[in-house]
Amino acid sequence: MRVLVMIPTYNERDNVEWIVSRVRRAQPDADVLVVDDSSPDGTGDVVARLAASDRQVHLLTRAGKDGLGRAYIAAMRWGIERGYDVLVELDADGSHQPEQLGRLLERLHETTDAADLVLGSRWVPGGSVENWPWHRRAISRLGSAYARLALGLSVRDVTGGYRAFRREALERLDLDAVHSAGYAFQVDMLWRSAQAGLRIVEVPITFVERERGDSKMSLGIVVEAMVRVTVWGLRRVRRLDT
Ligand SMILES: Nc1nc2c(ncn2[C@@H]2O[C@H](COP(=O)(O)OP(=O)(O)OP(=O)(O)O)[C@@H](O)[C@H]2O)c(=O)[nH]1
Ligand SMILES: [Mg+2]
Repeated sequence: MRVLVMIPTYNERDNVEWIVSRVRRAQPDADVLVVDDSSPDGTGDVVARLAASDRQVHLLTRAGKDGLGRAYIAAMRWGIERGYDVLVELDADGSHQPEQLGRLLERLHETTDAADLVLGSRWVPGGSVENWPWHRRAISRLGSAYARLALGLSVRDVTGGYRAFRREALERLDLDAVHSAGYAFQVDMLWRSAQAGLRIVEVPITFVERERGDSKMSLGIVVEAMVRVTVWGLRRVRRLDT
C-alpha cells in the first residue's frame, strides 16, 4: 500500500518541519505532500529544503491563499495521478498526531470489512480534544450534531480533518464538483462519500489544539459550513418527499 500524507499549509513556518518529521518517523514508508498557498512567512522555502534532502517529501505550491478545500483537491489529484493507494488528510499545526495514523491505516488494511474512508474522530468513545476552550467544543459538537441531523449521517465527527481515503473510493467522487473552502469541505466530502455508498469508519483520536502559529478559522468559515449544510439538507428532504 503506497500512502500519501497530504498537508495543507498557510503560514505554518513554525510547525511544518516538526510535523513533516513526525510523519516521516511515525510512517517511514509513507510519502508526504505539502500543499502551500505561497505563504508569505516562507513556509514553502522550508518545505523545499526538506524535499531537496528527502525523496519522500514533496511540495506543491499554489499561487495564493485559496482555501483548505481547494488545496486538498489539488493534493488529491496529485496523489491519484501518481497512483497512491491511500490518501491521508492531516493538518500542519500538530492537532492531528502522526503517531496515531497507524490506527486509521489499520482499518483500511483489514482483510474483511475494510473501510473506504476512515475518520479520526474526537467525538466517539476514546476520542478527545486537548486544550480547547468550551466555546470551541460547543461549536464543533453543535456543528456535527446539526450536520448529522440535516444530512442523515451516522458518524459523530462530521467536521474533523484527520482522514484516510482509499484511492479507488476517492476516484468514485466527483472532485470537480467540490467547491467548499473551509470546514464545509470536510462535511462536503463526507456527504458525497455517504451518498456514493462508501464504507465509512470512525476511529478515536486525541486532537491537540495548536500551540504555535495562527489559526485560520474564521466566522466566514463557520457560516459557509452552516449555509451549505442547510442547503444540502433541504435538498435531501425534498428528495425524500418525492
Ligand atoms: N494551502 C492552504 N492551507 C490552509 C488554508 N487555510 C488553512 N490551511 C491549513 O489547513 C490546516 C488547518 O487550518 P487551521 O488554521 O489549523 O484551522 P483549524 O484547525 O480549524 O483552526 P485552529 O483549531 O485554530 O488551529 C493548517 O495546516 C493550515 O495551515 C489555505 O487557504 N490554503
Ligand atoms: Mg488547526
